[in-house]
Amino acid sequence: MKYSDSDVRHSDLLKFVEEMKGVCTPDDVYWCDGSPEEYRDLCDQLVDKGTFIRLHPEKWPNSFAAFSDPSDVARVEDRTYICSRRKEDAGPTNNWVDPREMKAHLKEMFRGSMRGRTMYVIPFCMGPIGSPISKIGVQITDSAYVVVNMHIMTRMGKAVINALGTDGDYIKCLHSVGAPLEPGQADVPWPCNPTTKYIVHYPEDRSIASYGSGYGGNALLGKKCLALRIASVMAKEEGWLAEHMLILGVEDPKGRKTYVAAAFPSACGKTNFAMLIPPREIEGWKVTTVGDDIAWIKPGKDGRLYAINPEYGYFGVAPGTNMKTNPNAMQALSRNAIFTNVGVTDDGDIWWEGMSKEPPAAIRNWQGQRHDPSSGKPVAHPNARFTAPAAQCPSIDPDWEKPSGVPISAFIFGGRRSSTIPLVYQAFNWNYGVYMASTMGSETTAAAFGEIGKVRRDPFAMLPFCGYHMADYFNHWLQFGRNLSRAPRIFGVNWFRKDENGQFLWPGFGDNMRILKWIVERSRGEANAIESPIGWMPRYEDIDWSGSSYQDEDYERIMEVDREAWKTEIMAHEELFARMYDRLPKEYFFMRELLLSSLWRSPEHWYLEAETH
Ligand code: O2Y
Ligand code: MN
Repeated sequence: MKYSDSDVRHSDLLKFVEEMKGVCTPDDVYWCDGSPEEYRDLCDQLVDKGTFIRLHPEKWPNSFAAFSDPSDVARVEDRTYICSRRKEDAGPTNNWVDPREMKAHLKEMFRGSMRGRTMYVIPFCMGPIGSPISKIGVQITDSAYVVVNMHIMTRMGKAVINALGTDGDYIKCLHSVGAPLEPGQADVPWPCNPTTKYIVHYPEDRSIASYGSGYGGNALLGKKCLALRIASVMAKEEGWLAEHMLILGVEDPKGRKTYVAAAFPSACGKTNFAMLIPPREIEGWKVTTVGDDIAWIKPGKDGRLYAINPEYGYFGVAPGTNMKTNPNAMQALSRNAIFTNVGVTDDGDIWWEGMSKEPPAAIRNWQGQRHDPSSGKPVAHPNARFTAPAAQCPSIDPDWEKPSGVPISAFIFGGRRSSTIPLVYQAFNWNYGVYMASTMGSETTAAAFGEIGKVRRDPFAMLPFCGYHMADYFNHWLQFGRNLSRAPRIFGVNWFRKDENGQFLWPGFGDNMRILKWIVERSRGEANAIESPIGWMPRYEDIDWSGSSYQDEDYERIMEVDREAWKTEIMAHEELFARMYDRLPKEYFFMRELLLSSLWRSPEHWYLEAETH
C-alpha cells in the first residue's frame, strides 16, 4: 500500500509537509500508510537500531520493549505552553508565551532538527474514521518509535488521507526529538534532547509543535495535545466537551445498558475502573469498556449526550497492573504491545513492580542495568507504560467504535482523599455537580509533585489538559448544561478514605461495582438516597452487598460528612478561586455560600433523620 506525496491531493497538507521539510531538513520523507507491513518493518528497524528489544515470541507475541533516556520519562508540564494570541485566554494555570515569539524561537529550534533522520508523515484520525465527532490530525515526526505507537493509539495512514480528500480540515502537529545527526555520527537507542523540551499548542491556529522529547504525552501528539488541549478549545467554540474521562458501559441482568463517563486525576485507578470486573455475587451485571482516558461528548437531537473514545489503544501505567488488579488490561497487553521503561530479562520476558511478588532473576532495569535488589532502585520506572490495542481488551464494548457514540447517563468525578470526602455522593443538580467537579482534589502520591499527601486541586482532572482559561471552561460546562433536556446525573466518589490508623476503609477494585451499580440505578431513577448537606447519598441498605462482609459501621465511617472538615474543605476552594477570580462563574460564590450554610443548619445526625428520595 506504499504511497508518496504524488498520491496526495490535499494542497494545504502538501504545502505543510514541504515547508517542514525545508525547515527540518531530514534525509528523506516517508508517508505512513498505516499497514501491518509498515508496522512490522518499522519495528524490525527499531530492533536493528537497538531502540527495541524483541520480546519472547511465546510469552509476549509480536511485542517489544524500549528503554527511554533517563531525562525523558514523563510529560513535562513546566515545558508545556498554550500560546493563545491573548495571555488572558490561556489563563493563570497554563504557561504562556506570545505565539509570534514562540514560533520564531521554535523555528530556530526545528531548523535542521531532523538532519540524518527520516521525516515521517502520519495522517491520523481521533475517533472512528467517518464519525461526525472525529477529528483528523497530521503528525510530522522524526521518530519511528512514535510512528509505531501511533499505529496502536490512533487510526492512521492512507485511509485518513482518503478521508481528508482535497481540502478536509486537519490539525497540524510537528514533532522532533531534537537530536540531529552529523554525517557519520552514530545514533543512540533513544534520541531526544536532554536539556531542551517544548510542548506547544497554538489554539487559534489549531496546531501543535513538540520538540526534544520522544516520550508518551509529549510525543504521541494525538493524545493529550490534540484530543484534550486543542480539542477542548474546539469543543468550547463548537458546543461540545473534550474531557479527560474514561467511558464504561454497565449491563444489568435484563440486558439494559447504561453508559457513564468518569474523570480521575492520575494515581486513582482510572484504567482499573474502566475495565472493572464485578464481584461474581453481583449476578448478571457486566462492565464493558469504551475508553480508558479521553471522551469526546456531543449533545444528540434527543437531548442526551453521546460520547466517543477518540483513541484506538491504551497507553497505560504498567507498575501495579497485574492479574488481580486488572486482568482485562493484562489480556489487552498480552500481545502486539510495546512496553516502555519496564524491566527485561535476557530471554525476553518483562516485569514491573506489582506484576508479581518478586522480579525474575537476572533482570535488567529500565535503564538497562542488571537489577540489584539491595540497591533499593525499582526495576521499572514508576511511569513505565504499555501501548496496547484497545480491541484486544476482553471487556471492550461492542459499540466502542459506533460513529454516533454511546449515550451518557452519569458523570463520575473521583480523587484520592484520605479524609473528608465520602465514598459516594450525588450532586443536587447540574450546576452543583459542575461546582463539585471544579473543586475536586487529589492527594499527591509521588514526591515529584511536592509534599506527598498534599491535596492538589485538579478541576475535572483537566488542569494540565485544558487548552484555555480554566474559569472559561467552568462557564462552558454551566452553559452546556443549560441546553440539555436530559442531562446526565453527576456523582463524586472517593475510593481512598482511610481510618485513624491510616488503613483504607474501602477494598476498591471489583467492590467499586457496588457503588457503580447504585450510580447506574440512581441515574435511571431506580435507587434510593437521602439528602445530606453535600448531596444525595445512599444508605447502607441502598447498596448491593451480595458476597461482601462490609459492615454497616464501616459504611457509616466512610460515608461520614464531618461538618468541621467540610467547612475547612469549602474554605480551601478559595485558594483555587483566587487564582481565576476575574472569570469565575458568579454561581460559584453562591454555591459555596449555600454549601456552607447547609453545613451549619443540618442536624447532627442528618444521616439517621433524613428521608429517602
Ligand atoms: O507520561 C506520559 O507521557 C503519559 S501521561 C498519560 C498517559 C495515558 C493516560 N493518561 C496520562 C495522563 O497523564 O493523564
Ligand atoms: Mn490521562
